[in-house]
Amino acid sequence: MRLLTLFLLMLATVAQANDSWKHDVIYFVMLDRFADGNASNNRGVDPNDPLTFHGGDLQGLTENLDEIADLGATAVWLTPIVKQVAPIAVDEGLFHGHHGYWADSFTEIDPRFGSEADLKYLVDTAHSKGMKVILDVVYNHVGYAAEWTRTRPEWLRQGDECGGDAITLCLSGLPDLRTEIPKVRDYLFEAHIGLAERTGLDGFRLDTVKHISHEFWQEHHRVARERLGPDFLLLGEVWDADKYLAEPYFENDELDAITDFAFRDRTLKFLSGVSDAKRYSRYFAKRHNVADGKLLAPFLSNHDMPMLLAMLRGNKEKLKIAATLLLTSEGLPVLAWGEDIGRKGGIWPNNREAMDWGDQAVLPNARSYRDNNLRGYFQDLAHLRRLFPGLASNATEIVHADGRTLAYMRGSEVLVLVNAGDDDWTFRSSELPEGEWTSVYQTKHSDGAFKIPSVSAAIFSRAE
Ligand SMILES: [Ca+2]
Ligand SMILES: [Ca+2]
Repeated sequence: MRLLTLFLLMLATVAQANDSWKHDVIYFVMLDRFADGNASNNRGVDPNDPLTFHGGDLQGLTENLDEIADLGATAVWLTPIVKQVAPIAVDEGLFHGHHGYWADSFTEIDPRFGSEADLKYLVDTAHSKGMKVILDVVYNHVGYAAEWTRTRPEWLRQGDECGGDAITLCLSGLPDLRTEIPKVRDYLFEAHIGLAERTGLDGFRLDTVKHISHEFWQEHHRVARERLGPDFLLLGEVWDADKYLAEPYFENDELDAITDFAFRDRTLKFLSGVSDAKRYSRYFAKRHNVADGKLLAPFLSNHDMPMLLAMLRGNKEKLKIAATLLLTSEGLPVLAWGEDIGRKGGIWPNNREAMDWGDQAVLPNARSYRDNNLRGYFQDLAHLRRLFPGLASNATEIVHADGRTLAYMRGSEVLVLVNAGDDDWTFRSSELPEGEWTSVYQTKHSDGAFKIPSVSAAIFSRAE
C-alpha cells in the first residue's frame, strides 16, 4: 500500500527525568475556582464577581480529586498558593489575587487557600490515588505593593528601575524580582524548592519563564534535580511557545516540558477554517520533534485566554474534534478545569469562571454549564490514551490530508480520522497499511470504507 504522506519519526529515546511523565494527562485547576472544602477560610467571597475570591481551596481540591481521576487525568496542576497582596483598583472594580500570581510573601500560604499541612495532605491523597501534583510557582515578580516593596526594595525593580527588555521589564507593572542577585535567587529557591521537598510535590509549573535569564533557569534545574530528584517535572510557561521557541530551554536543560501555545493556535485555525487539513497535518506530524526526553505540553485553553469553546462559538462538536487531536498527540496534554464539561467563558475575566458541579454544593456558581455527555467524550479519549501507548508515542504518520479531512496513524496501532467539514466523508481503507482495523470509537466501517459524518472524529485500532 502506498501512503499519501509519510512522516515516521522514531526518535531514539534516552532514559530521562520525564520518561516518567510522557503518559500523563494534566488537569489544570485555578484553585479558587474549583471546589470550596472549607467555608471558614472564605473572606470577601462573591460568586457573582469575577475579580474576587470564590472560595476554592486545597481542602476542596483534595476532597474532589475523584472528579479529575474519573476523567482520566493523572496529574493536577494548581495555581500558586502563596500569600497574596491586597486587591488593586481596576476599571471593573477591586481585583483580588484570587489567581495566586500576586505574591506578598513566598514563605506563607494564603489562608484562603489553606495551609502547608493541607498541601501535604493533597499530595498524599493524590499519590494514594496514583495521581501527581504540580504546583504553579512564580520566580519573576511579586504582587503590586507587596511587603518587599517597603522592606526589601533592593531585591526589586520598580518604577524608573524597570527595564525595557524581557528580563528586566516590570510585567503588567508588577515589581520585578532581581533574580540576577545570588541572594535573591537562593531565597526564592529555598522558598519554592523547600516547600516541594517538605510536601512531596511532583513538579512545578513555572510562570513567566521568558522574563528570567537562561542562567537562572539552568541553576534552578540543577538545584531542583539535586534536591527533588530526577522525576520532578519542571514545566515552563514560555508564552507563545512552539517547538522552536522551546529549543534553548531544552538544549540547555533548563526545563523538562513547555506549554505548547502553538497547538491551540494551529488547532483553532484548522477547526475554524483558517487553515486546511494539509497545512495542519504538516504542523501536526512534526510538532513533537523536540530534544530527546523533553516534552511539549499541548492544551486547548488556559486561564489567560478565552476558552477554546468560546472561540469555536460554542460548537461542541468542534470541541470534540479538538479534544481528539489533543488526546491523540504526543506530549503532556493539559485540560483546563471545566473544559470537559463545556466551560466556555470568553475574554477576561469571564474566562476564569468557577467549576460547575451541577447539583452538588461544592462551590457556589453564578453560571450553569455542566454537560456530562461532553465529559464522557473526554473521558473516553483519556481512557484510549491509556489503552494505546502509541497515542503518546513520537510516531505520527499522516495517511490522508485534504480539504477539511485528515487521517493519521499514531504508533503502528491506532488510526484517527477527522472530518472538520460540513459534508460526510467516506475514507477508503485502501489508503491504509494492511491489517484488520477495528472501530474503537465513534463509528463503524464496512467493506473497506470508513464513514465519518460531518464535524466528527473517529478512532480505529489495528490487530497485528
Ligand atoms: Ca474556602
Ligand atoms: Ca524579570
